[in-house]
Amino acid sequence: MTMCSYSSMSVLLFVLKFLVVISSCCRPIAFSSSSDGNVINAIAVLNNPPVQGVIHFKQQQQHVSSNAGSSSASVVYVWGEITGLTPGLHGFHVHEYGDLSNGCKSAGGHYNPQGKSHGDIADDNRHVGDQGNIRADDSGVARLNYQDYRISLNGNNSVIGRALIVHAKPDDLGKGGNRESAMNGNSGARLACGVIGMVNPAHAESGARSSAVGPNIFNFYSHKYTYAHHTFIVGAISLITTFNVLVMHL
Ligand SMILES: [Cu+2]
Ligand SMILES: [Zn+2]
Repeated sequence: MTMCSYSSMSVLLFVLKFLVVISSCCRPIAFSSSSDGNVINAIAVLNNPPVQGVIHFKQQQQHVSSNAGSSSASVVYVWGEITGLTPGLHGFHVHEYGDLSNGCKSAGGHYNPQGKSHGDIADDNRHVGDQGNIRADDSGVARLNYQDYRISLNGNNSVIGRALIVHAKPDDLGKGGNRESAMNGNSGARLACGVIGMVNPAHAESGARSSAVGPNIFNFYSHKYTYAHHTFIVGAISLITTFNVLVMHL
């Protein structure tokens, strides 16, 4: 092989490598594809300055194995950030209606399709809408990152089209010993609310990726597309390297 054809080959290989690197950094990662079978994504935007926030919901089927066999349960991951709060605890619930025609007031009471008493998110006896308290730091920022097996984004207990509300005061989680406590946890004024709606898939990716507090589980589920993509990149680099070595020995 002449020097000329060898240098042409090197240029060609360089261009190929460059294309592979470009494709690896610019190709979007399929982080939260709503077309992926059982996955449903939802979002609520709270906007009542100074209280503002964006909360993400993602429902997935989780497979559970035990001696009795395997079954699947759906879990909803909730993450996001609310700013402009006073530091400390704030009651946080899904209310029955997504009707904000009279501000947060027209959202009705806590979403309670099972006719239970008010409680904490971890209690068995709780409203489906009960999400416990969120805690704002000294800067008034609450970062959320939890999962709930009771709310759903479809079928029974669906919170789609209902209102997510953050309150002025801490939720006593039904342990306040009065009538209001069993109804709403004495959480006080409704500071900000937003309707929980279906996510625009184009926004779901950037929203999920920019979230600083995305659940770890997403790393596992984010997911076959990413894995296939990485396999492709690694395979391509290996091929080019092998080709390079062959050319060098010609
Ligand atoms: Cu509430
Ligand atoms: Zn409640």
